[in-house]
Order: sequence, then structure tokens, then C-alpha cells
Amino acid sequence: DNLRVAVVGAGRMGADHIERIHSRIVGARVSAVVDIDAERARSAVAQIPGAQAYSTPAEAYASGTVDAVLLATPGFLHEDALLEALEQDLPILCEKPLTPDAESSWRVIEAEQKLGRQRIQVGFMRRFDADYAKLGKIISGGDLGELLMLHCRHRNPGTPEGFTNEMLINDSVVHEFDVVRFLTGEEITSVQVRLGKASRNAPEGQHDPQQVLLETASGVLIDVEIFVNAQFGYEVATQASLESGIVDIGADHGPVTRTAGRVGGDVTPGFEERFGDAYDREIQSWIDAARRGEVGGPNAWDGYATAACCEAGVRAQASGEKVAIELNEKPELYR
Ligand code: ISE
Repeated sequence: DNLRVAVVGAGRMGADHIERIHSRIVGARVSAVVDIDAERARSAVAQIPGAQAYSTPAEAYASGTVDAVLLATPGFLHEDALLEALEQDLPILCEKPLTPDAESSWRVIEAEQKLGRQRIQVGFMRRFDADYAKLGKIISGGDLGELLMLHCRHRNPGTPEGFTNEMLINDSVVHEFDVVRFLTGEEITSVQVRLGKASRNAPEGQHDPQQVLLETASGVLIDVEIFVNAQFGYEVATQASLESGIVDIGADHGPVTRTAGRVGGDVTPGFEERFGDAYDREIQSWIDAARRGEVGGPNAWDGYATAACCEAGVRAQASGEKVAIELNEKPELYR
């Protein structure tokens, strides 16, 4: 039997997931689309036989047609929606960030603990990207020695209306927070943000680009260039320095053509293209695990730990100081 999924939020990412579940994911179908914009919900379900549009999650749950929830609303709306879905004891895929700060994420952790089992998977799709997975294996394999530094480049062509300065951290660098934890197997202990010369292409209120400096528990140093109005296209690339080798992933590769005195290839336009396969694997893993009553990827603890980094990162943006990150003790449920 197909798992009946309610997609909450039918914006850019929600619409992408609706299409994905409808056309590629095995063992699930979209039964409900929830959006406060009734027109957007209606047009999202128009192509999906059997799916109904709702304006609140409560109405969708009351219909009795929801076995699992995919939350694709903006991060500041996640806490209430998560608590409501946990009350229904449903498997949840929550797009990042879990919530934008540590305290609200901790409330979510406490609610999940009351259920006594993990229900929440967080949408850190980079863990399902083939290159990041290979880099993780190279690092943990140990043949190149210890990991010493990571150099991360995170560039977007532009930002949607309403993308605030804090969202550079909460919506964009949050992926590096998770990737660093994934690659090192350690927690991040501090964050500093340097604001240098700003691009004139950045909208009012955004200082772009920014340099974000991180440290992990064992002293691995990480620098992130977050540049969200980079114009040229989309690029997420990482270089790892290990004791006896340097590993690069993510820069655009072939086909590269040399002709008529020029050399060139295509630049990836956006995250849907760069991470399309990763999203497919992520959602399939979520569905497969949900059918067994489990979580198939990064969990609420990963969401909480990265939310603590976001909160510290936003403080670091404002102060220019290095901000230490301290986490609560990891509950048994996530060990
Ligand atoms: C967006 O929300 C994403 O998740 C993308 O992966 C990231 O590159 C972008 O900066 C975010 O706004």
C-alpha cells in the first residue's frame, strides 16, 4: 500500500517534492497539499489524481487520508507545524532548518521524546549527494590520514523576495553546518562571521558575500564563502585538506568542449538541478524508513545541533565576534 503524504507548503521546494513523489518515489503518493494560499494549493493538486487541497494541516489530518507529512514551509513556521504533526504521531520530513534557533528546536526534541521514537527526518539532502557521500567515505576510510581543514564555496545566482540577511545563515549556511558535522562526525564548537566588501548586486538589507569560520571539537577549521547573489549560476563545492591528500568535490565538470578558440561547458542553474538526484534519494529513504516506523536520514538531533549553529551564526553576524556553541546533552533516543 502506498503511504499517503500531505505536503505542507506548495512553494518552490514543496512543488518540487510534489512532482518528485508523484512521478519517481516508490511506495508513496501525494494525498493532500496544504497551503494558506488556496489557489496555490488547488493548482498544485490539479495534476495529481486523488489529491485534495487544504488550507491548514488540521483539516488535512481530519480527512483521515494522511499517513506522513512533508513540511516545506519557511523555517520560522516549522515549530508549530512539527508539534502538531508529532501529536498525530506521523512520520515527518521537515525541510531545513528544523527551526531557526536552539530553544525552539529543543522544544521539538522534547515533544518527540514523549513519543518514545524518532519521527522527524530533516531535509539535509547533501548527505544523499553522491560526491558528498564519497568524500565522507574517503575521510572516514582513513587512508589519507586525519581531516584538517574544509574550504566550502556556496554560491547562488540570486535570492527570492524577502530573503533576509539572517537567512544567509539560517537557510543557506545551515547546509554547511550539517555537512561539516556529517563529514567530521563532530559537533561545531564556534562560529565567526566576517563581513567584507559587499556586492552591489545584493538587495537592500543583505550583506553579500560573507565569510563564515567554524571550528569543530577536535580543531578542524572550516571556512565558508556564502555568496547568494553571485549572478553566474549555482555552485556548491568543497575542498578537504587531509594529512596526506587534498580532495575536491562539487565544482562543475564536463562535458567541457574546446572549439573555435574557446573552452567551455554548462554552469548548473540552481539547487533543483545540482541536488535533484540527492533529493530523490533523500525522499525515497524517508519513505522506505517510514514504512518500517523509522527515520531514514538526519534526525531531530541533527536539526537541533544545526539550529544552535544558526542562532550563534546570526549573533556572530551582528557582533563580528567568535561565538561559542554549547549543546544540551544528547538524549538517549538519538544515541
Ligand atoms: C535554499 O533554501 C537551499 O536549500 C539551497 O540548497 C541553498 O543553496 C540556498 O542558499 C537556500 O536558499
